[in-house]
Amino acid sequence: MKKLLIIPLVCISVFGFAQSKPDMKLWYKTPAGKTWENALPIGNGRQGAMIYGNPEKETIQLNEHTVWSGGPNRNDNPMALDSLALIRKLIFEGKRKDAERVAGKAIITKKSHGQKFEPVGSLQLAFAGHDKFTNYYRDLDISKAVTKTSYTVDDVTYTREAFASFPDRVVVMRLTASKPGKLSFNASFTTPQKRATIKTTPAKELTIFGVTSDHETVKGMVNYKGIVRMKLEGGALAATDTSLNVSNANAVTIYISIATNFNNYNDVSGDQNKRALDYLDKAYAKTYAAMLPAHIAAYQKYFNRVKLDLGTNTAASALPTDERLKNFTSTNDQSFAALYYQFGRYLLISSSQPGGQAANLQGIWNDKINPSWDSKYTVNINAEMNYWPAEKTNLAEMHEPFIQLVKDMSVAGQQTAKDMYGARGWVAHHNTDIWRATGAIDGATYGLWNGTGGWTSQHLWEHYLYSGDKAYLASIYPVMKGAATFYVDYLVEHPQYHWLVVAPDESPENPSKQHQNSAVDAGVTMTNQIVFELMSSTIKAAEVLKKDAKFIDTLKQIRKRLAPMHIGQYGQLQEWLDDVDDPKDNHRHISHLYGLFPSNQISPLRTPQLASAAKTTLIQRGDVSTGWSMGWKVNWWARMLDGNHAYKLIQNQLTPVGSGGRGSGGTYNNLFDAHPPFQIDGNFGCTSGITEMLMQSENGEVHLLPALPDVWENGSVSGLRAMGGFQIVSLDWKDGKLVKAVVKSTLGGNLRVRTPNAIKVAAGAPLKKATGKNTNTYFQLEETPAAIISEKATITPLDLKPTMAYDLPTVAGKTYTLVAQ
Ligand code: FUC
Repeated sequence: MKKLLIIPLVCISVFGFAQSKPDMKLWYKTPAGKTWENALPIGNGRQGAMIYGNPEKETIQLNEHTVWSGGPNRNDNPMALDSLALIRKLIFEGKRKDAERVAGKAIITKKSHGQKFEPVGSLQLAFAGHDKFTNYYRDLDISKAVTKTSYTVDDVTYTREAFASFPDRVVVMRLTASKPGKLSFNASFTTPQKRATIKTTPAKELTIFGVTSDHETVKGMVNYKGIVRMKLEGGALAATDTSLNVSNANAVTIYISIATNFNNYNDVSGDQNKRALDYLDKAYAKTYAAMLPAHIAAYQKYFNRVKLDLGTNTAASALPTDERLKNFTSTNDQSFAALYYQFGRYLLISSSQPGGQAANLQGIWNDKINPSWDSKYTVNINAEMNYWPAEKTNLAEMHEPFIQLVKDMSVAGQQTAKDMYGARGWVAHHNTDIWRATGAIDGATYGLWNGTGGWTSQHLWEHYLYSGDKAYLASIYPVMKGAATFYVDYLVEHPQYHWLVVAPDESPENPSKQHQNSAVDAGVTMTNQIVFELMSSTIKAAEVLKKDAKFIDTLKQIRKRLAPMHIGQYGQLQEWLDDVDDPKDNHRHISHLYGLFPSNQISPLRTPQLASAAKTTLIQRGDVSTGWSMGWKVNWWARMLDGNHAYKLIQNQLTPVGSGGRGSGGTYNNLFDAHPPFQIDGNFGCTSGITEMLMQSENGEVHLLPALPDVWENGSVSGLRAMGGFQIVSLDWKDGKLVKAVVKSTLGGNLRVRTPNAIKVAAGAPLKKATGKNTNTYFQLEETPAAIISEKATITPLDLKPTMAYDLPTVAGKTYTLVAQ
């Protein structure tokens, strides 16, 4: 009996000794108990489930990606148009509080402030007498996307194994007992849904169905249906009106199917009953033994593309996950960082599948009927952050639901642009939801920001820069053009500075004390960067597609008149056009560093003064913050080419939530990121940041090992993707120096590669030192306009480690091996 318990532990300690065997399990010696953030997430992009592993009462908390409150709706405020001139006048007269008051009434919606991602409910399995368990173990194997629980009661070892099948679209759990006839339990549903019906069918299925909540005056219109069907080996199945009873079985497989009537943001005419039954019937025809390998293969098709080895600390890595989390800041547990990295990839594959909904604030996992921020999409940072790892960690397919979300907003947002601002093109404000709401919500301090079109269009453009797929580019070009057209119509000349600016505007969620404590402004740095980038990318896209010559010209004329970045009196990057930054401000949003990451307008190598200012700003804002803010900072410090500081942020983030000081985020026992509360963006942000420490390709060249911290002096990574169709087949380093890099060119063109030490082509001609502009069309950067620098500013030159850059002409389909000289 004890064997079952010992096997996983032995495996883990074996992994500890073998450098190359990755650490792929989250595992625990205790059940989740009542704490949702202790439970383990599984998902197939459509269904999400949290598995508690409680012996006496298993809880399988269930989500389905389209179970949202409300129904098709719009939330534009048409009063905006008539008030726009007044709001602008007030801003330009310096009366920001007055502008905020008017905008609060005229721009912020009078309708829905966004709908909620809602849970379906929880399947509860009650096992009499199982509170007296021993030999407890549970895990989530992220190399297989399968979770297991095992324990012993009265000499019988019970096991449960569960996964959310990618090919079969159902959640499955298999329960076994080590002795025949020992499996007896009662299955029932609980749900926070107000209008749910729970009942069994004559075929002894347990069902849950209903319609989602009315919310913010929008009628709930998503009809959902969940069906639980069991396959018993031995024993008997009985049903009451609302529960199923299994007695004396040898093994049981539980199939859970959930579907809704949701077709798209405008259409809820689907048949949830038929859908749920179809998925279930197809899956039920298969055995568990047949479904498991098909699920693993479908998952591994994505997951196995990237391998990361940062070394192993045998003693530290032998401990359960919650203990490793506690120890992380005081031990160098390298493989824990690698595990966390891969967990981010696991979560993206599990919560964002082609054809499904984009990962929301909590991915696809939420147990609350009123989750924080509705668990919707905050598009002034959080939703984009979810997709930072997609391209570079070789999960480009997972980007698709987000790209679809943007396409939908580009349609829904046309009416918003027209009705609210009298502009062509499309606009969306700082939040959206499954209904693609594009109006302004949450009050004027937050809701006036309208950079969504620009920021999200960059995701669409980068998907092209990684793949080189011109047919795809042609399909999304109208989205980029629409976003840029909005700004063509909406920008106005700033009466004091004479730049073309967005007004009203705000630097996300950060009011300025020196601006009457108001966030409302015109031409804030982040927006200037976003508009500059959007126009530059749209011009390039039109040039690739050889179209819209006149429009290109218009954009070029406007781009010249946008505000450049400013370096202020403290040597900081200014957040606003006025030099009013507070050096003691530690606000979680540092939106003006958008130019450093995810954009590439600030670079230590290309724009050293701006990079110095960005560093000053980063230091002034401090390290510890909410989860996602720390995740962003990992990326920023990686872009600053400072691996040790990036690693410090990883340590801050991988701190048990609540122990990092007041107002700080961290990580839950199940490795979910804590804002707090749980927000998945921090997980994805950190996975992106770790990639940026190992390889960067968005700065006009492929930079290998740009920000390696001292603690990861030896390691290897394989399977990363760079822009321009370059695949980093493998990358090995030792003592902090690159030993070997194998790069596959899928599109041809010049490979400009930067490294920490001198390299050469293995068995080939010496590499040429990089000169002039990179000729590769996928690496063309728009020159960042010169910064305006305050006379009071002291700019401290950055202390950068030396690097070398080379040019290697490549042929599509060929692989190149680069080795240390
Ligand atoms: C923005 C952030 C908050 C939170 C929310 C979901 O409003 O400022 O910190 O992440 O989104």
